[in-house]
Amino acid sequence: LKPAQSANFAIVFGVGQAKKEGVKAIKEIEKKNSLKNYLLEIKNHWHSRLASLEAKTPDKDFNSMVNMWAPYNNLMTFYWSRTASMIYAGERDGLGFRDTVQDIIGASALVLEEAGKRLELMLTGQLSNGGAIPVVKPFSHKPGSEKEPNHYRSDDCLWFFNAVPQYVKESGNFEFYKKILPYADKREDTVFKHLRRAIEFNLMRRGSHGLPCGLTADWNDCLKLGEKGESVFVAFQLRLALREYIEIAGRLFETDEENWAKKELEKLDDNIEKYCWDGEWFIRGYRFDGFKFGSKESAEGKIFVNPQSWAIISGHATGERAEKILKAVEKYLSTDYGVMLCAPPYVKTDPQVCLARLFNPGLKENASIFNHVQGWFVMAQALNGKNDQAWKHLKAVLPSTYNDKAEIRKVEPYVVCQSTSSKFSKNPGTGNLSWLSGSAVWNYYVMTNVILGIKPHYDGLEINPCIPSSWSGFTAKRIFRNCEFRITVKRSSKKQEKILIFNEEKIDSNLIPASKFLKINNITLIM
Ligand code: IFM
Repeated sequence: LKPAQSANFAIVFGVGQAKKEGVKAIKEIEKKNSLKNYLLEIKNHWHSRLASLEAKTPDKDFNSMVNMWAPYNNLMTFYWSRTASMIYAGERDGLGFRDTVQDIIGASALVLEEAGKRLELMLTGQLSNGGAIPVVKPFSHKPGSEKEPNHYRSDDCLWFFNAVPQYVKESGNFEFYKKILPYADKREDTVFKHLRRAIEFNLMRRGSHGLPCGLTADWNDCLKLGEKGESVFVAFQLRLALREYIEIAGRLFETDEENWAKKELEKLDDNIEKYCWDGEWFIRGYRFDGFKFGSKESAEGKIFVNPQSWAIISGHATGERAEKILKAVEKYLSTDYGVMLCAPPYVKTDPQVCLARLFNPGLKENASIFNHVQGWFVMAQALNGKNDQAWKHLKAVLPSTYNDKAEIRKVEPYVVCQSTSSKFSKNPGTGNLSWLSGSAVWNYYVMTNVILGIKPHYDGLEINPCIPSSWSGFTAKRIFRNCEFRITVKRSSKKQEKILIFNEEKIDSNLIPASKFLKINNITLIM
């Protein structure tokens, strides 16, 4: 440039070959009237994807996360899955089953149609025996003729019980349960039957305590439970699955199915009660040789957070029992940077028993603050009515909390990471592996569905906030089933029952029925 001269130019990024796709893209851009318009189009494209919710709360960090960074992080994770990573290399040429199914939970509110397509793809990654092929390769996937894998993970298809209801509730399309989709290997069935097969898969693979077997892995890729070992985490997942199934069967008038699931749930509860309670908390699992993970008898990995959170999420632990396990987590696992996955770390245990031993103490599955699971603990606190605790634990892991602690955090303060090094490491507070992580979806889910409590329901929209006592309320705008909801939540100075006013009508529950939806709706909740 000459002195005082200015010029506009654009740098075009894209995927493809510069000479082919690159040249084509530049020609297309040149056709547009101006670069300014083109940029505006791109901005609108992104804004439209972030438009489903906008909240104004007294916490400005929360606002910037919930309105922009958290949904953006969810979209990146959803689009790229874990196929592109700056950290991982090797066989990452497909969609890892469990994480991809979980991604759909966050994507449903943001890009409903795309979430539905991905969900269908993943349902066709389920085999006719109810298990899953571990990696679905979207470009070469051939439902109906995929081979059975030589090993299974025990949790894979149970994530459908979080993702499918969330998608159906967001879309309002209950008929989805009747949609016929092929299995990966052979045959086809309705989505409802796919769910039945998922439950059967775990029921048919139970160990000597009547609990679901751990198989190759059970969410935690490092616990070597073995084919015959049993997973307490999966037992709670299965409990939640049965509960969801009971509800769906009831709505489909499938009474025999409903009764079958109720009986299975009772039997499972008995086994959980008999074999999983350790006096102060739930154990993590039984290895095939009887060794207990997460028990007061274990020298390392005495307590794990997941079975405690899921005991509450699945509805098994309530009242005093729930209080007790929440207290145990607070006492043994809670830190300023979040809740540790387990403690104490593995330093002596044979890696054949727990592979996490290969990580330094306080890292990843070896007693770090594994961010994927933080949302579950926040949910457990909220379900037990502990709003302030739920908020404390969410704040501890919100990336924005680290805006002014860059020298400790060392990763972007607007994006979640897989784990945060814990007090057992040399760098407590440091984030590891940012962007593409299962943490993104649960982090967003608890902010929107739990703390703000704006929750899709089969029959409408539920408003059930779980805000901290320091908030006087909040306002939000939510686009749901093509209608707009302008929500005001106010805390009353008087101790009173909640009052919900919907379009000037007092509603006697937290649920606003879909039959009453207008194009634009006003909701006021006084609590
Ligand atoms: O659950 C897994 C996930 O699928 C991949 N990253 C590690 C998690 C815990 O082991």
